[in-house]
Amino acid sequence: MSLTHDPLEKRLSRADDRVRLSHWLPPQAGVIPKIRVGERWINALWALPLIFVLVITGVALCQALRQLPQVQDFLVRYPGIPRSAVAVTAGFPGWLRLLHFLNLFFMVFIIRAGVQILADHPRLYWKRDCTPGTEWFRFQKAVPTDRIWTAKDDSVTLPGWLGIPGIRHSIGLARWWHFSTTLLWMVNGVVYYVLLFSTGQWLRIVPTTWDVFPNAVSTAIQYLSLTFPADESWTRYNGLQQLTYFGTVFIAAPVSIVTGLMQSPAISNRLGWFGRVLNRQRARSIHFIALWWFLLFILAHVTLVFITDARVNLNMMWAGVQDSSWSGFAVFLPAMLLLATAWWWASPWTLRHARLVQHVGAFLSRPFGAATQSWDAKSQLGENAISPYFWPNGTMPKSAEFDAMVANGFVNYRLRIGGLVENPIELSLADLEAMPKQEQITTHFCIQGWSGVAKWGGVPMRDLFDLVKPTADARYVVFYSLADGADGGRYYDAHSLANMRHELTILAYEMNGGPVSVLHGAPLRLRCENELGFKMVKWIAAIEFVHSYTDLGAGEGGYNEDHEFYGYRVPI
Ligand SMILES: Nc1nc2c(c(=O)[nH]1)N[C@H]1C(S)=C(S)[C@@H](COP(=O)(O)O)O[C@H]1N2
Ligand SMILES: [Mo]
Repeated sequence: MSLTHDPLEKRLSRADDRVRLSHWLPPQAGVIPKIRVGERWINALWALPLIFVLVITGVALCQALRQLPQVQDFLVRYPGIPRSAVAVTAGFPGWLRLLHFLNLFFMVFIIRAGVQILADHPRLYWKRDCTPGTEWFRFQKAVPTDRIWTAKDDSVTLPGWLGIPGIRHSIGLARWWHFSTTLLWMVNGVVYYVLLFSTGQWLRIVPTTWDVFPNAVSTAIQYLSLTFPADESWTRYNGLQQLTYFGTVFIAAPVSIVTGLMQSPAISNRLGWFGRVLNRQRARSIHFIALWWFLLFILAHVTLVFITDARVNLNMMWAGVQDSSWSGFAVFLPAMLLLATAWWWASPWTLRHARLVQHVGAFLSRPFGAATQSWDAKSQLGENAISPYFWPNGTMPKSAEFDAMVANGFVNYRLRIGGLVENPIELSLADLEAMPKQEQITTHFCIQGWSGVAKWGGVPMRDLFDLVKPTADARYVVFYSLADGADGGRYYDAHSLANMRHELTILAYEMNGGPVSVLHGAPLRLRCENELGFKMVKWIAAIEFVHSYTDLGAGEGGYNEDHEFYGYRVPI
């Protein structure tokens, strides 16, 4: 289709298909993680000596306890294995061993990519508004108050062996890793659940009698006093094993999935009271605590595997035999080699093949995207929910033309609307203000992890549809900005027609009752409440209705999609 685009189309830039570090945000180190207790920030590394002291004291205490006749009686009454733990004579069948390995394999990448996502906004809060100083955890300095400090300025670099891909503000790529491996992990988990319950293996990890608790206390005393309980792992688990495995499989895993999904604007805004109670920051904080459950579980699990007869344990879970041969090691070592190779390869490969990671990730994440796109997000909040602080983000307009517009109060600003429409028009700010105004109090979800609530006022997009009358060919609405993006070339983004007709899609010229500030997008910025923040173009210059966006910029549907490998529409 030959069509003359808006003049700003010439200002869009192509983008590299790989990450060029010279075009990327320069590295910035974070600080050692800190936890806030009241007004004080405590270095999280204190946890290490604390855990050491706790373990040493625990060992001494449990050894002393075992001298007491009452405790000895208790250990005889509750030797460790709950009454309900029926022996599973099949041992560890092949499917279980394979799923165990796949679970470990996917978890490694889920965790690494998850930490990378966290590093894009290295602070955790309980309240939805993300006001600096109210976070309870951070690995970044306090927010500077003497200059504009955007959420992008706040992101920190990770070592490439830890995060995927490690470099600063690589959340676009990290999300593909996180979502794709999570999907595979969830499929693995569903297969595991089904086989668990259809083969009787569930009897290992689901306690059905209350004596699991005293038996768990008993086994904890035995492990801690370093006189280990009799091990019957081939057929059944003791109380402590049952409780920790049950907690990991049936509590920590579902909690991680739910708190992951609740960070999505489309899902959170759709779920009404649930989205308000489990707001994005609570979900993000609990998601992080669940991570720590998994990390501590892995640490304790692996330690116990290796100190309670490694050879026998590895034989059971890696070779499916109950003997003291070396067959377990023969499977375990190549499996670890495979994992180590993938670990080593993931970050450098991702930087080299960023576009491929984006496309494969988008393909694998389709189930999430499809689920969220049809969600009609209508959640609005009350005045009292408005955030005292709203993080600014993005690359500010830097042109004499824009400065002149600001200086004269945008009187000569004109919004162009054209493309596949019957009536192309140009509107001044006064024209827009003369149209019916819609106000809405909504939550902003930045892809980086922060959120904020504001009252927005402006013109509903559907009213502009009535004015310009899109043709039958129009499928997307492209917003061009007055500002360039971080890597040069004009900032733009494309939206589906349906989403632009949504009742909560407006062109906002007001924020919290006053004119929207330059920092937040004056004279006009988009609000589209079931999308992530980056899709809401600020400083809008022109709107164009198109049939396809593949001939614009690098063809991915927007500036961040082109340059930072974000998803065109994955509002999770
Ligand atoms: N023109 C332009 N619009 C933009 C951006 C940008 O860099 N340039 N950043 C986006 C991102 S990532 C977010 S989170 C929101 C931030 O809006 P705020 O500054 O009002 O918080 O604007 C979006 N719109
Ligand atoms: Mo953002």
